[in-house]
Amino acid sequence: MGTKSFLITFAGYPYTPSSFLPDNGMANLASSLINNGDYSRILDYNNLNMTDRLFPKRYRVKIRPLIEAIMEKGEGGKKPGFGNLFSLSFLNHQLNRFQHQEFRRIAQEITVSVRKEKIDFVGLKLWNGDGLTASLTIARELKKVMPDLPIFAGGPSVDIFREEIFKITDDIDALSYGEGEETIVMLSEYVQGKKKLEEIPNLIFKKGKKIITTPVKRIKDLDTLSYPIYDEEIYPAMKGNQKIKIIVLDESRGCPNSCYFCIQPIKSGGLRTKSPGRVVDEIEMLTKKYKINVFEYAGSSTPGVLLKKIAEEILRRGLKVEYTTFGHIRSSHKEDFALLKQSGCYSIFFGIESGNQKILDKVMNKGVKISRMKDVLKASKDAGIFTVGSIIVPAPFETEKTKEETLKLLLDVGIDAVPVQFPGIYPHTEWALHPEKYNFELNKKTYVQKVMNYKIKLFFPPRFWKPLPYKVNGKSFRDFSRETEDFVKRLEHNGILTAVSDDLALLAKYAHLSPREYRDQNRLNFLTGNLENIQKQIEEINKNTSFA
Ligand code: B12
Repeated sequence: MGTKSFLITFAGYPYTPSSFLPDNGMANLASSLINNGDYSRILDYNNLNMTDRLFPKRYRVKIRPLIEAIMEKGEGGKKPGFGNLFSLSFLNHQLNRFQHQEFRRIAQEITVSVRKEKIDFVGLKLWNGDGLTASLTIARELKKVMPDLPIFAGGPSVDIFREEIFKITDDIDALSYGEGEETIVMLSEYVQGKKKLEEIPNLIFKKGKKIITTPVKRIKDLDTLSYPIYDEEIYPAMKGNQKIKIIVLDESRGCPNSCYFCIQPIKSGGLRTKSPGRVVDEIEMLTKKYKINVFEYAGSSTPGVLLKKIAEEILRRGLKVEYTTFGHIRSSHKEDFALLKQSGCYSIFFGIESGNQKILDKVMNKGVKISRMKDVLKASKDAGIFTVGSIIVPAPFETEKTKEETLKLLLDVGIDAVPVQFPGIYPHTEWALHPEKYNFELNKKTYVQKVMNYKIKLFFPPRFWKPLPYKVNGKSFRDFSRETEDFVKRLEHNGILTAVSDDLALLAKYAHLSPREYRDQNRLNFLTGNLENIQKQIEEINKNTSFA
């Protein structure tokens, strides 16, 4: 007899439609356990019901007219009224309090199920912001009544913040960094008394006051992984329209580059890819078993050659699928985009970062020439692929001239959409290690905790958020985030669509809306907790991405 476990993912109030996509990481972990003879069930709280539960009607009716009034005024060029902003701020505070109470109620419900079903251990996925708070609330409530229940946690916040997490919780027995498929099986053995924590790689745990980190072990051959499981009995949120029926396909992990701002190589290690045959076997399995033929590739640096070979294999097998992916400028070949399009590639996300060569070289370490960037982006567009390029504004050493160059690049290429980010400083990146070289000012000792616990203020633009604890080009958060906002306005003024990512564009297609309409409707839907509209859109998408 193996173990019985719950795998829980809860990212807080779902503020973007992408929260509703099934979680491939959890589906993989469940698969590892089940293939090992254990029982496991995925409790995915990033579902439609949560929109209602975390933003109930009594708040919706009050907040909606305020947001609409503020947005209307904003669009007319007038400043939103102080009265409305004040009321919204008050309601925001109340809603936050309510949500935190609700996290506790959810945690108590989980406690009841864990007891009733005699669960041997719980695995939590840790997201950031409220996702971290909500999951740690679950851990706390569980430990309160079952102090001996082993609780493990992994996921993005563990990869990024590591042992810092133990400064805010004592309720986790071990944190699992890196990939979890092998670790979770060993943790199940630990629970059965067959293994010690010290013998398991990829762990961070406390022994008395000491924090122990076991060595990292990356999965070398991704083809050895078992197929993810989305069966409704194992993954109940897959029933009906609680989730969007698009599957995240785990085709590659890690990244071979070392861009100075990016956490990926640190978080996910060096590049590893599944073989094209295995990827397409997985596509066929998922299509046949779950009747879903739309995918989002998970890799954050999918190499051009892999994209090409998967496309060839999809075409060779005559599969009818559609997908979106990250692309990488240096590893892309102009002549491949037509083939990608033919195989079902709907949209691609490229990291552009800046249109200034010196910033790309010295500040970002992108290792790419602007001329090549232009060629690749144009080729992707010419092939009819919805081409997204993200930028960071203000970059370190940004000037009016460099911003002008970025704008010119985007206009020359005729890019389809541009997500604009202000610079984020992740621990262990080059930017974090040598902030002064990149015109940042930050307190290395305190900023990690501040960033880890950072919560966005959903109803307000960034300049109203709690200031992030660093300066960029001598500017405080309020000023540099305003610079980001101003550049967004400038792009929009020049006819460039902002705040649309590759996956949002794909969702828009299946919702039968233009990317702009989908973005605008969703902004309002999620800000006002418009359950009816969110539900209608999920139903529409699912009608079109899945078949009986
Ligand atoms: C694909 C993707 C998604 C997919 C799939 C989610 C997923 N699998 O994590 C979808 C579309 C659902 C998604 C949604 C969101 N995402 Co996302 N996403 C990614 C992306 C590009 C790849 C993730 C991935 O598939 N990795 C491979 C899989 C196998 O790994 P994994 O899911 O993390 O799980 C493994 C390990 O973490 C570990 N593990 C996880 N949990 C546990 C628990 C235990 C007990 C153990 C032992 C191990 C373990 O084992 C798993 C198997 O190896 C990453 C960037 C990146 N390249 O990492 C961002 C990323 C994870 N997303 C991010 C964010 C912020 C979001 C959103 C909030 C939306 C947004 N963009 O603002 C939502 C929120 C999620 C939600 N469900 O509500 C952030 C997370 C930051 C943070 N600290 O939380 C990242 C890092 C991007 C970034 N901004 O840097 N995302």
